[in-house]
Amino acid sequence: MAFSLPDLPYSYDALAPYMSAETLQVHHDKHHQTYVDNLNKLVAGTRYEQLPLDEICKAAYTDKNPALINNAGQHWNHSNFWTWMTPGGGGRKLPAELERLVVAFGGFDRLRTDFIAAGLSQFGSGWAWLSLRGGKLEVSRTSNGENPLMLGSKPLLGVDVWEHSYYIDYRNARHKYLEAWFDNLVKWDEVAAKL
Ligand code: MN3
Repeated sequence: MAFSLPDLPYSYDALAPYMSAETLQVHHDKHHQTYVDNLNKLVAGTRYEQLPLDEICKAAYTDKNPALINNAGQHWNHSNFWTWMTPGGGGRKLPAELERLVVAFGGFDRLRTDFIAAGLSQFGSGWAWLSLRGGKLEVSRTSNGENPLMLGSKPLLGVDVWEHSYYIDYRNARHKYLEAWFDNLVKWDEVAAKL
């Protein structure tokens, strides 16, 4: 079965002023659609075709298939990225199970600092992540379309630091985008639901 572009779980203007309708229209309708189209072409008639998306991501990485890593990865990453944001998101109130893990990690401020630093220090295109590895939280970054599934951990939250995710709204100020995103858009219930 071919993959398809998921609808956004909110209207295009729902995340303003932190992420504009123009950004969401280009990012979702154009960039994400292109990854879906490329992925469908790459898997057509191959052994990957019958696998769920998570398994394609892992197999692409094991098989060192760069085109599939990036396009399967980007379909997975963006499909989740839309659900990790919500109007009126952010804040420090976390679901209990997640709160316990954050305390063990070193607290909310440590998490915020490390997550934003991961996004800032990713040179060029990529993602910053919060994942679960061995029962503990882990902050990391990946290049291009790679994600923590490929590296053996369970992604709980990711932020897109490709320029197409922030250039319209923040120009080159990636740090402003990351701070605004973390403080105002993160849907912590969805992060906890990934545990
Ligand atoms: Mn993107």
